[in-house]
Amino acid sequence: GTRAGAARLTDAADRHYDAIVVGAGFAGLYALHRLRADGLRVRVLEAADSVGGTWLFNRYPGARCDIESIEYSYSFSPELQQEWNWSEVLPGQPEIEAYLNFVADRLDLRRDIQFDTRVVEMSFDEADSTWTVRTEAGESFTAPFVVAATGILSAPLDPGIPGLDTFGGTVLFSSQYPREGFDLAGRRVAVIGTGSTGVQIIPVVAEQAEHLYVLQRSAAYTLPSPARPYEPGELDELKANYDDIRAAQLVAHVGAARTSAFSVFMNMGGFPPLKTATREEQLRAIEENGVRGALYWSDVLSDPEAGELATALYGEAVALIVRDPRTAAGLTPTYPFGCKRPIIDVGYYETFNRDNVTLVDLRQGAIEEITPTGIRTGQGHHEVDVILFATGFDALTGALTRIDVRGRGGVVLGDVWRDEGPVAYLGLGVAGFPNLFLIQGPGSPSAASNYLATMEYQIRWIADCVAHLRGGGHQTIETLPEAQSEWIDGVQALVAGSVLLHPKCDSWYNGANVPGKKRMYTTYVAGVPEFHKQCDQVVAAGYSGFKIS
Ligand code: N01
Repeated sequence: GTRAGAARLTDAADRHYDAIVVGAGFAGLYALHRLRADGLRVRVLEAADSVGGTWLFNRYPGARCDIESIEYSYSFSPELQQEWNWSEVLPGQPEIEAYLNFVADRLDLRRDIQFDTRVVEMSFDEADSTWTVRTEAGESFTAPFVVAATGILSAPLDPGIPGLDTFGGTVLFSSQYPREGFDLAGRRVAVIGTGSTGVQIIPVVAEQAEHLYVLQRSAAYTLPSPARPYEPGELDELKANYDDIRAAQLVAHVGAARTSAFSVFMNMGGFPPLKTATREEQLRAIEENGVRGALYWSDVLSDPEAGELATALYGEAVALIVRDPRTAAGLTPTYPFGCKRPIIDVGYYETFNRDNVTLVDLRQGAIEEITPTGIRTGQGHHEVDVILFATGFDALTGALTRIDVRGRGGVVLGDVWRDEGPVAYLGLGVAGFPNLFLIQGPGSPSAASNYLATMEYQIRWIADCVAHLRGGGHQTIETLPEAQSEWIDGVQALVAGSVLLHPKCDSWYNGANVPGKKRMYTTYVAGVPEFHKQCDQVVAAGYSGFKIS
């Protein structure tokens, strides 16, 4: 389904809407559907030429979700649930993109989406409580409400390596992978980055490229993925129990009750304390369970000394798979397990036993520059034809700080987040920015949850709030600064003293992956049911923490 979206408008009078939604990914599509159902005139502005957002852009080889398809999908419509057939337990990117196109057609969403339209500026006019949204092409739209469905992992990080523009070969980004793919056969390829993305790309690229250099700055902890096709009849059975599956999601801590990276991670603790285990018990654990055997001890996350033992044992488990001892040592992490998002992989460590794969452990000599023919590191020059960046994102805030968002008094959102760090109330609103709704903003469960479950809840919350304002003849809703600080302090208190704040742990969760970004952990980890409770209580108390006028 690639039917065209809404036509461009010429008449200024037609450019006023009840709500503007920025982005046509999972969140933007549901926001449009839900607000439209409430009778609002909605316009969605989308930079890409199609729906899908993050799941459209990240079409790199091997891209796959780490939450089960039947839970990583919309729950709001029994019809959609029954009509769509997932082929795999953990859906690949092409299947998710196809699903979102199906949804867009089935719900007739495209007529209200304007594609190829990048928003560059949004400003709030205090006199008439209206947002003006401007696009790269110079169009402008107005509406009292804006929903920023701009994604939390959608602003790719510029790796900032000198000499990139002198490179004579091909440069690819996992987050902007060519739609038609790219033939890597017969080419020498460098992959930079070994996060969730790199770990997925590397085994696939290794099978295609003549030679693969993996340039690794931090070694990953990665556990074998439970990815597999559904058995015949299995999906039908699940669909027959969909209500139960969705109900279980709502009470599950992370908003997903079935197979996911979280379950792989949460199944930890099945073994006794590592600190009291004998050497024989430790070795048996990794021989029988692979890398999991190094981690699934009850004290690994809570006791830093046990964490260090686990890291060493993990290295031994990797060395049982990877034949070259130097490569195995290079693949062993130097930071504690648990402080970054769990990664799951298909054949990652085995890939390093291939003759055409070389690990370049940047801890032994960093990248110095890119040359016309390759990459120079402290360890020498690597001649390559293709450089593929899997270097991550300016997460949570990057998509909105790249837009010139101006609230009350012309205050710029990017300045607020630069000075105060990523702050928001309930992940939904920012003080000084009336009638601007974030989805999965700072302080929400976002990536510590099934992203879709949290997103759907937030969109319902926002739609109900807008209906409340319109029904009551109100103009604005605005986060109170005290409520925002209190919420963010609470979010941070939840992780105080935990491995998530370990000084060796730089990641997008705490902003440390972006030079100059304030280091702050603002993902809500008290769980999805508790988050819903808190947000429901705010509504029950007449939108406490917000000012309505
Ligand atoms: O990004 P990342 P990602 N020179 O930031 C390295 C979701 N996701 O795209 O760790 C050299 O995790 C960087 O090194 P270091 C998921 O939530 C989900 O992989 O900073 N290296 C790191 O190795 C995930 O957490 C799925 O030292 C550089 C890597 O690049 C999130 O997206 C799949 C560098 C970036 O890792 C982000 O994952 C994919 C430089 N200049 C993504 N700059 C699934 O559902 C960065 N690096 C399975």
